[in-house]
Amino acid sequence: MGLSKEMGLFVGFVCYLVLGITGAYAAGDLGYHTFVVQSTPYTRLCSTKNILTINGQYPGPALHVHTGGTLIVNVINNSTTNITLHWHGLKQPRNPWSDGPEYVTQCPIRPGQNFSYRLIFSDEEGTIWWHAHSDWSRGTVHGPIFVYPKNGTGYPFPKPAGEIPIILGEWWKNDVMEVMETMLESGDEPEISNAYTINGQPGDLYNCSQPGTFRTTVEQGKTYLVRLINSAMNTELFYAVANHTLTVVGMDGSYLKPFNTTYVMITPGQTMDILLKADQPKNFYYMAARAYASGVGVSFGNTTTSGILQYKGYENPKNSSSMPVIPFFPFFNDTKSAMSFSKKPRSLASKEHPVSVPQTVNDDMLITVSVNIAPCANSSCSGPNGNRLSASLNNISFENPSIDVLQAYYARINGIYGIDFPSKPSPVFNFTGNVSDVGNAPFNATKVRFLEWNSNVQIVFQGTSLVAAENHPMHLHGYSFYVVGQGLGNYNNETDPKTFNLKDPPHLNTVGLPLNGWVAIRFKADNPGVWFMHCHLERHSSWGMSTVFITKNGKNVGERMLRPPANLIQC
Ligand SMILES: *[C@@H]1O[C@H](CO)[C@@H](O)[C@H](O)[C@H]1NC(C)=O
Ligand SMILES: *[C@@H]1O[C@H](CO)[C@@H](O)[C@H](O)[C@H]1NC(C)=O
Ligand SMILES: *[C@@H]1O[C@H](CO)[C@@H](O)[C@H](O)[C@H]1NC(C)=O
Ligand SMILES: *[C@@H]1O[C@H](CO)[C@@H](O)[C@H](O)[C@H]1NC(C)=O
Ligand SMILES: *[C@@H]1O[C@H](CO)[C@@H](O)[C@H](O)[C@H]1NC(C)=O
Ligand SMILES: *[C@@H]1O[C@H](CO)[C@@H](O)[C@H](O)[C@H]1NC(C)=O
Ligand SMILES: *[C@@H]1O[C@H](CO)[C@@H](O)[C@H](O)[C@H]1NC(C)=O
Ligand SMILES: *[C@@H]1O[C@H](CO)[C@@H](O)[C@H](O)[C@H]1NC(C)=O
Ligand SMILES: *[C@@H]1O[C@H](CO)[C@@H](O)[C@H](O)[C@H]1NC(C)=O
Ligand SMILES: *[C@@H]1O[C@H](CO)[C@@H](O)[C@H](O)[C@H]1NC(C)=O
Ligand SMILES: *[C@@H]1O[C@H](CO)[C@@H](O)[C@H](O)[C@H]1NC(C)=O
Ligand SMILES: CC(=O)N[C@H]1CO[C@H](CO)[C@@H](O)[C@@H]1O
Ligand SMILES: [Cu+2]
Repeated sequence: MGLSKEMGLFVGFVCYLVLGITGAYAAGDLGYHTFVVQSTPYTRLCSTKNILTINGQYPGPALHVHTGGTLIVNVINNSTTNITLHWHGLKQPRNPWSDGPEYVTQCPIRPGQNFSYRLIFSDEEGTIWWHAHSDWSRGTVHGPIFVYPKNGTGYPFPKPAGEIPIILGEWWKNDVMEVMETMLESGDEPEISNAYTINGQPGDLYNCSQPGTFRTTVEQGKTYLVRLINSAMNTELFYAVANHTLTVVGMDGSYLKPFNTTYVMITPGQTMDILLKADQPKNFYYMAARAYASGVGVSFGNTTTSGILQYKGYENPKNSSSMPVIPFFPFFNDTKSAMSFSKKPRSLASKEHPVSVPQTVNDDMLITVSVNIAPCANSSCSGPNGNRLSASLNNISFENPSIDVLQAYYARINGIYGIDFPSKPSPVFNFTGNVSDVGNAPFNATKVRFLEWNSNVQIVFQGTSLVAAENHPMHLHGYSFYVVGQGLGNYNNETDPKTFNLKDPPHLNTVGLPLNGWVAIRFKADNPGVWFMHCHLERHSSWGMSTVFITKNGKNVGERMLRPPANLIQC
């Protein structure tokens, strides 16, 4: 009874919003949105190609909402590609139906179809984002979500004079879906991107890009809120603004104790809220981003994207010799600097923004995160020694099922997934030792792991040195988790827990697993549903570095998954 009431409310809400669209809400404001997926010509680096966009925009439209609000986004697929959208960092309490990853929580929206996503906000505040979650379409299909404090409450810092959304991205001259297909066919690393981008623009340091360089104007003495998103496909990035100190105040839609830094390291999937005080002489300054490339021998784009911060009242001289300086960056493989940044964030943990870190654990997992080598299916792979590259979690390489896991779970359809994703690695070896290959390819399988409702879960991700050790941005859907500890080498389950921060750890949805190291996360499994977990480096995810958690229902109605929406898509 309670459940059908839910449905009624949902349908009623949509109708109300559809009818009210011209009255209550201005375009781009709270409420109801239509996203048309289409193919749109864009020119970058002097070459034009059609890219997938939402409403013709790249980066895509911004969503604005207050903490605790609800949005409806109707996605109409007017392209020739299957697509789904994911609301990254949105917990979607009890509502995996609108989470988005294809073949995990839904079947793709095929050309000509549409699907209404219901975005339920709970405690997120700050910046999160949305992106496509089917094949590599997120390369161009992504945009920011600004979550403002609830009406009647404010920021835990002085109200900024303005906002500067900065979306870092990656651009290929070739079609990004073809880059993926070529990678999978060849079994090798993907072609590296031709440029990094700031708000869709490579910037002054690339040939044939200068006219479009992103520029923003600031007033001397004022403080701005930079909403930083790393939407890049395969690259962790350092970001900095020349001559300016960055004050990081939030990450992944949760506030932090403010800290100052001259650069940040942001992994794909992460977002940051940063205060930028315009406290320098009236001039113009570069902001820029370049790779943090941790993998030894893994090729990457060794270029720098830039945008311009211009002070009001300053006219830049016409002669090109007066270009501003590029900010200082750690060296591309400076893991020490990357880690020293990653260890700084601590939750604000104030009365208004409390934390609830599980102090005890009743579901404990150790999950190895590996790139692997597997036999070539067609005997002509260009991966290592004629093999193909693969990737795994606890030696299982995730395979997409034919029907999405959520639908199979809800309708009790057998044979779609296995329920025995392991809680411990097998084989056990010196994970970060001098081993390049344990000699066995991972198993292809669709295996899920059940979580008891309301259990306190701890996962220690253990990086391995197989094939090519690298920093892996591990992302969990349906939750934010507390990052209680991290370190280099093999996790020691006796000594390392003594170093855990159980008081004010950062509350993230994506965490960079240190190169040849480990990271420990904790969360309470209070969100029933089917939730994807994967490396946010797109090539690793495509190779199978993923798994699925199914959080069981609780006993009471408010502890169970919502019923499926009426417009559910069938595979
Ligand atoms: C879909 O695309 C076609 C052209 O391919 C266009 O005529 C039509 O207006 C588009 N529909 C929407 C809803 O944008
Ligand atoms: C969306 O799909 C439904 C069928 O699920 C269809 O009835 C409706 O006309 C579609 N709406 C648009 C705007 O394409
Ligand atoms: C916020 O609250 C004020 C009064 O408290 C009200 O006038 C205003 O309409 C509210 N805004 C929203 C978006 O609810
Ligand atoms: C920015 O810093 C550099 C050195 O760090 C300095 O040479 C330059 O003069 C500064 N620019 C301005 C406009 O203050
Ligand atoms: C950050 O630096 C500014 C000066 O640039 C200083 O006023 C502020 O107190 C510092 N904040 C922190 C948290 O260290
Ligand atoms: C990347 O470029 C820097 C100079 O900006 C250079 O020092 C470094 O060797 C390059 N690294 C690679 C792997 O190409
Ligand atoms: C970083 O790369 C340089 C070559 O560009 C190499 O000499 C150095 O050993 C690398 N450092 C680490 C920590 O891998
Ligand atoms: C495992 O999956 C990969 C990628 O989907 C495929 O190429 C390969 O043939 C599969 N291997 C087996 C043994 O099924
Ligand atoms: C694991 O490998 C590392 C690096 O080669 C080495 O220092 C360490 O002693 C090894 N640990 C064990 C238990 O063999
Ligand atoms: C701790 O790790 C050791 C080996 O590293 C293992 O034998 C033991 O089972 C682990 N203990 C727990 C409680 O996981
Ligand atoms: C699109 O999705 C449908 C439904 O799951 C599937 O049958 C079809 O193979 C997909 N098309 C492509 C090109 O992936
Ligand atoms: C390519 C394709 O199937 N396009 C269709 C997308 O949906 C619209 C209706 O919203 C159709 O008119 C297009 O033909
Ligand atoms: Cu990875």
